[in-house]
Amino acid sequence: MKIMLKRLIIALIIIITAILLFSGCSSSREEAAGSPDEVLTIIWKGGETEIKVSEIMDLDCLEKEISAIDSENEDCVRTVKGVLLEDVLNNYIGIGMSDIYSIRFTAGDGYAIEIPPEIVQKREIILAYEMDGEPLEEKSKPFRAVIPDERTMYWVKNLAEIELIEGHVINKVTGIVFIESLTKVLATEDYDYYGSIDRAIPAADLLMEFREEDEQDFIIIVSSDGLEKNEDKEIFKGGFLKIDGEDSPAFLDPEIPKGMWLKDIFAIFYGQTAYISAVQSIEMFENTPVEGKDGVWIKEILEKAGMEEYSNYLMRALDGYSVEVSSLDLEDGVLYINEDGQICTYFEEMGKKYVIKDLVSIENKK
Ligand SMILES: Nc1nc2c(c(=O)[nH]1)N[C@H]1C(S)=C(S)[C@@H](COP(=O)(O)O)O[C@H]1N2
Ligand SMILES: [Mo]
Repeated sequence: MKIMLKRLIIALIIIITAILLFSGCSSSREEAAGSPDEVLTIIWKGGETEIKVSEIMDLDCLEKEISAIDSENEDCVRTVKGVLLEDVLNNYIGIGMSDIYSIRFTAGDGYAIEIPPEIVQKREIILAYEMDGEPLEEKSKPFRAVIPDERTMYWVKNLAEIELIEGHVINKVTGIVFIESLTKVLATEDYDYYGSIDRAIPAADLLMEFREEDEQDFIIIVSSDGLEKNEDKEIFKGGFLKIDGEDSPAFLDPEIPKGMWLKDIFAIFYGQTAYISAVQSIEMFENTPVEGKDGVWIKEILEKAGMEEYSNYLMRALDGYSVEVSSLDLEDGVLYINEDGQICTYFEEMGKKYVIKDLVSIENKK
């Protein structure tokens, strides 16, 4: 009898160990799952598909150690358990990763970010329900999008919606507008930025939509450190552009998660226009001295803004003054900010008419 009991206990131990060992992904499924009816929405070609979170969790699971780049730009290692987005798309939408261009993840807390095409094509995208051996925190459930070797700003918690984007029409830039000059004539308001009272404009006031040939539903923001981000046009228009003080120009909105704010903006692209910061240009490009100030070559700004080469350009000042300059002459043009904070041009050996104060735009001269 005693021996039988012992055998039974041993058998039980073996069975329990086996369950623990081989159940793999399902062990944490119950804990990971939120409410049973919770759904994830996928948008593709205008159609919405709602998929039960519990069904997604029944797909093949994967568990692996991965590295990431955190918000301080440091490498870190995490273990994740979840399902591949690719499997979800295969099973429920009938498409593969190569059928899509980019992806916009939206969270239940309002955080949203577009994953650029280079990342979508190159990386695995995991819908994780467990990290570092623990189910996600309540506020991150049901899934956190995880993209190995990329910044954690792409790792969207509390995932609610996945919009699959087929492509973006990127317009040719035919003109640049200087943010610091344009915003001088726009109505500003006080903006409390971590205790400093700075000036901001409603971001919607920046976009000169009349200049555009086509409507576009997104804008592209490039920071001076090279970070490039697409943002939904309506989200952008609902926020503010802080134009002075620390980190300016900066896109902010107290009503959206801070992770969506952007500082040190070099350029905002909308349609055929690039809105450029002269202040950030001077930070970014090699300086050449003008009138005792740090200047930068205008040509370099135009190149970085992706402006086409034209035979002639029209430079305009805030007061309406304008002057035409050839592509060749533009090579000698320098931009700087004078004592009064005005954006000015200087063309060596080209006479007074090329000296512009409060330069606001440079366009192709048709
Ligand atoms: N739902 C949601 N996901 C989010 C954010 C957020 O505000 N909400 N912030 C993002 C940003 S900007 C960063 S840097 C990381 C922070 O991840 P951590 O909390 O694991 O450090 O989460 C990303 N995912
Ligand atoms: Mo972040």
